[in-house]
Amino acid sequence: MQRESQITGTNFDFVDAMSGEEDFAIAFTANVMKLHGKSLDSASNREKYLALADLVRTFLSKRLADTEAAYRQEQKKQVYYLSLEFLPGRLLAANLLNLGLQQVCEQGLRRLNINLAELIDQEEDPALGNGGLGRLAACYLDSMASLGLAGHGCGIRYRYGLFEQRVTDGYQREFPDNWLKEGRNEWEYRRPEETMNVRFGGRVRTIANGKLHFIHENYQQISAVPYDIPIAGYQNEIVNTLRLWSAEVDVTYQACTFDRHGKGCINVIADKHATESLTDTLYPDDSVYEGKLLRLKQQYFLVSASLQSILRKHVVNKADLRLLPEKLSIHINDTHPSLAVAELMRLLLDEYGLGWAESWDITTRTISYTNHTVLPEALEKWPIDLFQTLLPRIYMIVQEINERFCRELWDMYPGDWQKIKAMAIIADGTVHMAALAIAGSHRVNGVSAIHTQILKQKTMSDFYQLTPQKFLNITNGVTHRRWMLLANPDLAQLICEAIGDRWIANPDELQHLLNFAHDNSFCCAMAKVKFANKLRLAKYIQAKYGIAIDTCSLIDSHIKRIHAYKRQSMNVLHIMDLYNRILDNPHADIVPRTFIFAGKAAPGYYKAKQTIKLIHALAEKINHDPLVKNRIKVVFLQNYNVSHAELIIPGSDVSEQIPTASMEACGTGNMKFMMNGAVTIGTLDGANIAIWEAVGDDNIFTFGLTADQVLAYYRNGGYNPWDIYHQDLRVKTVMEQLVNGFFPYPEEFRAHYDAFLNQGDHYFVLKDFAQYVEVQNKLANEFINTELWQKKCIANVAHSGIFAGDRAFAEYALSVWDLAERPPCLRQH
Ligand code: 9GP
Repeated sequence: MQRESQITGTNFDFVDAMSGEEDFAIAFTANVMKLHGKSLDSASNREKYLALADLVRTFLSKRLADTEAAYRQEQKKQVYYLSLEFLPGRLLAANLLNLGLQQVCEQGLRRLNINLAELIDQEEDPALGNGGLGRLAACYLDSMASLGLAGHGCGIRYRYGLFEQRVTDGYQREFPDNWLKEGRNEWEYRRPEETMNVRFGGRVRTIANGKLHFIHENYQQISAVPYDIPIAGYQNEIVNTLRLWSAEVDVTYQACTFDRHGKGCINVIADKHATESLTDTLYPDDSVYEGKLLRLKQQYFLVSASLQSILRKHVVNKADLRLLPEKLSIHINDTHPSLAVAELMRLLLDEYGLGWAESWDITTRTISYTNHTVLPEALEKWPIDLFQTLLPRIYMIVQEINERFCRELWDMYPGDWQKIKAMAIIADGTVHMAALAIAGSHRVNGVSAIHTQILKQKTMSDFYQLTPQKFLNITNGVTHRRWMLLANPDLAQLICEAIGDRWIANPDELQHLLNFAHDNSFCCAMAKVKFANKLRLAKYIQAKYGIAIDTCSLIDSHIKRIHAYKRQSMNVLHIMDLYNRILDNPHADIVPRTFIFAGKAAPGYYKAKQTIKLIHALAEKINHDPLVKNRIKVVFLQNYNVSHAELIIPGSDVSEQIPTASMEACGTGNMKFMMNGAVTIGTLDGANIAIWEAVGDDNIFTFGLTADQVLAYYRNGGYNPWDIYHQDLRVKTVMEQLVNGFFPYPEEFRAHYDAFLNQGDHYFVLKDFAQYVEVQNKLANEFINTELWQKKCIANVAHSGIFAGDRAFAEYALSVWDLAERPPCLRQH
C-alpha cells in the first residue's frame, strides 16, 4: 500500500523511485484509473495509450523544469527556430527511447498483457507540415536536445493539420485532419499566463516629440496562447520545447449587447470563432485574396508572438537588449517567417525605445535564414496593399529598411537601376520576403552543396556578390535515432552486435560496417532484417488495401509530396513500359517488382492530383492482369505521414529520388532510405550528389541531365519533346497510351500528355526517360545478385553517418549561431 501511494502520488518521487517493470505496471494501472475512472480491464486501447503518455509526460515534466533552470543558471545561449511547419511524428515511442524507458515500459506492460506497439499505434501523427521542410525542423529539434543545445521550436498550433487524404476511385479527396479531436494534445502544456497579444490592421499615427513616436490605433488584437510540447534529448536528461501558438479569444469579460432578436451572446461567440480561425488550418489555399490574407496573418502571428515572448524573457532575466545577439539566435526556417526581421525592429524601436542603427545592428546579428527552395512559388511576395492594410506599422519599417538598403546599393552600384530593382525589398508593387530575410540576416544558408551553389550563382547571385560572407552551405541531416533505432530496431540491434553502440552517439562510426561487407553471416543477418521489414510492410498493405505483394520482389518506393518536379510521372511511364514489355512478350524476363507510391497533392494542384489518378489507373490494370503473373505490383498508400514513412522505408530495397536536376533543394527521404540500406536511383540533384560522393558509383544508380544542363536548356528556351517521341518507340507508345483508350477514360490524362508533348516537357521527363529505363534495368539485374546487392546495402548504411541531423546541427551551432559548447549533462550537477 505504501509502495502504491509512493508511485501514484502527485509528487515526482516515483520518477526517481521507479526501479523496474513492476513499478511501471503499478504506476500505469493507477494512471488509467486516475485519468479515466476505469479499471484496466474496461479501458480501451486509446485510453490506455493516453494514460501511458500521461505517465511518460511526468518524466518529461521534471526534466523540462530542470533543463530550463539549468539553462537560466548557466546563461546558455538560446536558439529559437521559427517555422510555419513542424512534422514531429508520433512522440510516445520517441520519448520512451530518449528517456531510456523503452524496455521497462515494454516489459511492465507485458506483465499486464498489453502490447506496447498497439498503444503506440493509438497516437495521432500530427500533420503540421507539408513535407520535408517540416520534418527537417522536427529532426533538428531532436538533435538540439540530444546535443544538449538550448534550442526551441516556435510554430503554430494548427487546429487542423494538413488535410487527411483519402482516395476514392483513384481521386484524392481531402478531409479535415482533426488531430485535436479530444480538444487537447496529450503531450502539450498550455501556458495561458504567457499569452501575447498580436495586432492587425488599424492605422499608425506619428507624434514628433523630440523623437518620433508611432501610435498604433484601431487595430484588431488577437491573443496568442502558447502550448509547449516537450522535446527530449537522447538519454541525456535534457528536455527542450516546441512552442506552438494558438489564436484564442477569452469572452469571459466581453459584454453581450443583445439585439432585438436576443442574439447578443451568440454574436460574441460567433466573433470568437471567426477570430480563432486564424490558426485553424495549415497553409490555406492562397490562390484567392482571403487565402493570401490568412497566410500572411499566420506568418505575422507566429513571428510577433514568438519574438515578443523571447524578448520579454530576455528582459525579465535582466539581460541587456544590446547583448541580444550574444544571448540568443533567431532562425528563420524558409522564407515564411521572414517578417521576424521587421518585427524585431519594431519591438526594439517602439517597445524598447532603441534607435534605428542600434536596432538594425542587433537584428541582423541575431537573425539567420535558411532557404529551402528556389521554386518561385515558395519565395513569397506580398502585394503592398494587402501587406500595408494588415500590418501598417510593419510596412513602415519594411519601407525604411528598403530605403536604407537601396541607398547602400546605389552607393555600390551607382546608376545600375536594373540591379537595384532586382534586389529591392519592395518592388513592382510587392514586398519580397526573401530579400527582407537576406538583408536582415547575418547568415544565409542553402541545404545542399548544389542548392547553395544555385543560390549563389543564380537565384540570389546579386545578394551573394554584395555580401559573400553571409552565404554558406549546410547540407540537411535527419535524426538517425528515429529513422534507425525506432523505425528499424532490428537493424539497429544488428549493427550494435557488429560494431558496438558508439555509432548511436557518433553516427560516423557506422563506417566500421564496411569491414563486414564480406562477412557472410553479417550479410545474411542483414538480409533477414530487410526481409522481416518487407514482410511487416506487406502485411500492412494486405490488411489495408487487400493487395498481396511478393516479399521477394524488389520493393521500389517513391514517397514524397506529389509534384511535377519530383517526377512521379516518370516512374509511372517506366512502369507502363515494363508492362508493355510483358504485353509484347508474356514470357519476358522481368525481375519481380513492387512499386510503392505515397504522397499528398496540394488540393488546388490539378496535375498532381491527376498523377495520383494515373498511378491508380495503372495499378488497376496491372495488379489484375493475369498476363503479368504478379511480376509487377503497384501500390499507393493513402494519407502519407511520418508513421507511414517509418513503415515503408525499412521495408524498401530501392529509393526513388528522381527530381528534375536543379529543383530539389536537398531531399531528406533519400537520407532516411540510405540509413536503412535501400539503394538510391536518382538524378544528380540535392543531397543525391552527396550520397553519390559518399557511396561511390557502385552503390547508387544515377542518371539524367545534370543541373547545369537543365539550366542551360532553360536559358535557351527548352527542347522539343516531339523529337524524342519520334525517335523512341517506347516513348511514343506510352504517350499514346495516355490518350488512346488504354486507360478507361481516354481524355483523363490529356493534361499529362499535353504537358509532356505540347507544352515543352518543362520537367524533362521524356528527355531523361531513356537513361532512366536503362538504369532501372541495370538495377534490377544487380538486385538478383543477392551477394552483390547486400554489399550495396551495407555500403549505404555505412556511409550514412554524415547525413545524421547531429552533424548538420553542429554545423549550424558553429557557423550560424556561434554557440560555444554543449552544456554539461544535467545529471552531473
Ligand atoms: O523541397 C525542399 C527539399 O528539397 C528539402 O529537403 C526540404 C528541407 O530542406 O525543404 C523543402 N522545401 C520546402 O518544402 C519548401 O521550401
